[in-house]
Amino acid sequence: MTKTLLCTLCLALLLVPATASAVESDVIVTVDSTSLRFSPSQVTVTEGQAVRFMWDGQALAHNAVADDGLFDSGDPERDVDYRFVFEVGTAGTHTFVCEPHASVGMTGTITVEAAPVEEIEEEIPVENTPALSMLSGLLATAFAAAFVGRNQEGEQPL
Ligand SMILES: [Cu+2]
Repeated sequence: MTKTLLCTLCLALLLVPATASAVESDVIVTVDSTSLRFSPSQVTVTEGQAVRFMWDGQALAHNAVADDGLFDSGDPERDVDYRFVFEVGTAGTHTFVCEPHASVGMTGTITVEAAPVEEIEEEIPVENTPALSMLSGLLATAFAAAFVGRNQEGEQPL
């Protein structure tokens, strides 16, 4: 049980950087070694992000067609590179199938999350700058005071 959890974690750690570096933020869906399953079969993206259905040299010809008609990679092929961008407004759950193999369970689900609302970006630098300059101002004052204090002490004749 623990082993399964650890493996899932390892996989997640391995997969996240791999997908991120593939082509910007594209999520890759391919066909697994059984030739009858999408891999991964469940993905989550954010509006604006793309899913790339990619496989080559497959023994069987596959396609990826959304049940709601949102996307369609075309006729089943052994080599496919089909990219679909989930534009704003496509948020929701989209199930898809490989038409020739849907009956044997070659299906998948893409969950599209709504794009985050643009946050207040202007306030961050405005608040940070005075705080930083105040801090460096205080530091400069403290150094100056220490320096002057030491000099005055040094000048005192004894
Ligand atoms: Cu298939």
